[in-house]
Amino acid sequence: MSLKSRLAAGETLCTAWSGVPDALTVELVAQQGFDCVTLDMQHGGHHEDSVLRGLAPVLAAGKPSLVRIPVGRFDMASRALDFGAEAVIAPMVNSVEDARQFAAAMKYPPVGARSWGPTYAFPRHGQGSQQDWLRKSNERTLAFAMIETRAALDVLDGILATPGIDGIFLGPSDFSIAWTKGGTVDSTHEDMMETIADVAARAHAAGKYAAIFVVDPAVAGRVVKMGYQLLAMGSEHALIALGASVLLADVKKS
Ligand code: 3PY
Ligand code: MG
Repeated sequence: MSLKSRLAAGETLCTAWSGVPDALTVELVAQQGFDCVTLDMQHGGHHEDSVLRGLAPVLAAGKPSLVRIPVGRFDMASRALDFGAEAVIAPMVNSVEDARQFAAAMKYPPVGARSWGPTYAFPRHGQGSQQDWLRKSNERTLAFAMIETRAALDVLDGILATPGIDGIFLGPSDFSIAWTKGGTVDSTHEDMMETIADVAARAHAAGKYAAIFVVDPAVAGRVVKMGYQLLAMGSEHALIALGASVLLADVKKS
């Protein structure tokens, strides 16, 4: 089932977050219990070649794949889709114009201006005719605009109303820096939680999906109750650190 149909059915999904630009590592991450896998080109090490190669093991694991592009690199959104990603996350979408440019790269006309050429995506997903692909792509692929600054919050309704934007993705670390005017980075900063809940409520009211990065798994239940349906977590760094600490604690206990 596609990411879109699972979200539309009301499921809550957890995506792994890969930053190691290596298809064998992505393969291992994709084999864990996550519902889908995100390859991160913004702060993670992924680049065009590692995304092209790294999407193959995610598809082989039968899971949807997402790509976070670098700031303002909307051209990479089209490429990620052409490589076979189902969704793209654009960081720091701070204006309606950013949202419009992102949507233009994500959607074929008449919604956007995406250029034809799903060179890898079409055979990798391998269904139907080219006409089908053209007809269904705009519906099937998801554009998530990251909300992580005060500027974004100020124009949230405009971003949500932009045709071709399917959802928002809240970046709580950057959001906390913005919220405290550079005072702290704290993804669970209590003062901003009501606003984070309001962002999800406004996304739902506009008929859009709400996604969020979860640094601290203890807040997962709380953000799900707010209406966040796609939760990102589990970078290789976090998974290795957690696995090592659990393993060593067990060894020391024995
Ligand atoms: C943030 O919390 O700022 C993010 O971008 C999450 O990846
Ligand atoms: Mg961020």
